[in-house]
Amino acid sequence: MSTIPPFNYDLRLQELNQHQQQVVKTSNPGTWHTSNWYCKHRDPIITPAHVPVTWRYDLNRERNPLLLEILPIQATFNAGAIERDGRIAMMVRVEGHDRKSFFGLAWSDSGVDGFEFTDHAIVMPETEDPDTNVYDMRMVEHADGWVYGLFCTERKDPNAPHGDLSSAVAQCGIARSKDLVNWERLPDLKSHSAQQRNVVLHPEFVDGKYAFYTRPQDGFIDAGSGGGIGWALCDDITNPIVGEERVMESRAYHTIKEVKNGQGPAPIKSSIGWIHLAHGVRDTATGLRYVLYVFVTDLENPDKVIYSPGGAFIVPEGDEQLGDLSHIVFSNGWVCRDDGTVLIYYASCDTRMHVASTTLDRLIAYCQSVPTDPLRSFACVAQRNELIDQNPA
Ligand code: M1P
Repeated sequence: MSTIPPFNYDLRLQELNQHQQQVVKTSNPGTWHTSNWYCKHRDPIITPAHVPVTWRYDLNRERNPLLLEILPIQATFNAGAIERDGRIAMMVRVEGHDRKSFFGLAWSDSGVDGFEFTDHAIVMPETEDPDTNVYDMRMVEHADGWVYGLFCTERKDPNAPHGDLSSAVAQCGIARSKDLVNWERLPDLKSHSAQQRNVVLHPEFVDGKYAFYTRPQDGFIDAGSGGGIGWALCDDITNPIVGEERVMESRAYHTIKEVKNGQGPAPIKSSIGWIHLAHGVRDTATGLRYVLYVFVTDLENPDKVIYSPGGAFIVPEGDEQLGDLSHIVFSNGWVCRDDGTVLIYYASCDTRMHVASTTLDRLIAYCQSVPTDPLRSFACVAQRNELIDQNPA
């Protein structure tokens, strides 16, 4: 007797649609984190199961009578985010089983659940030099009236030795839109650095120029001589050439950002300065570990760091620690709503999206009260004993 259960096309299709709708419609309560810095919400907010059935299955009964999934989704992660007309739009990095990423636009009213993709995947026009892979869009509503999407464009390294099919070149792709669906592609950013990733547009003009947070790097993976998050200006975003790139937020020995770091989303403007979310990477016995951290820069000089809370702000915990990769949290989207709620979107392990929510006041208190990393064990002990001495016994 066969151990394979009977297959019923109609029933299976109904189950597929029901499951997709169930993950979209499930409410997603938050629980205060032990740190009291934010609430983490229970469920991942975007997973491959959120992707519409029509994106994955050929629903023509004659062509696909066995209802095989012909274009599966491997991961949904590293999403840019923006608020429009009171709704949250997320530009998700959707990765197929073929390892190619593309952008999918999903909307939610609450910002913590109910994310639904639009009908089609986003068509990102190519330049004359076609991208092999595009990902990690930072969406920024710029003072010039456009919404910009800056993303990584990756191509095979033309100088790779014969037979090397892994070496790649990462650069910053730039596109702009009014409706988040139709994008005008601009030329890629040109800088003196060999490669770039995690480039983010500052939302305001600085000295009348467009300002970029950059991440100069020698190779595709290694930051190499790239010292950290850079800062560069350009006159004309339709001809985006930057000259001097000054490292404004350095990586540092024996910290959470020892190997590399990178700007997350565009910073949030607050009463104490521009609040930045970034990722820091260190090397461990089990591989690279990505965490998120926060710093603040001066309102008039967005490249001048004025608060540097030590350590990590968000680390991978529980189920967040495993996915396609492991021990990674990465953010390229957050939103500060009019009521002061801050929705922090982050991906775990290059696999799925999560959200943590907090308030701008709490974020400011965090930035002002968490001390800077003293960089040496002896100084850390002094810092901790001072805290203990101040506290009631
Ligand atoms: O795999 C972790 C992340 O690695 C890269 O980020 P970075 O250049 O800072 O190391 C990116 O490929 C990112 O998409 C990915 O999540």
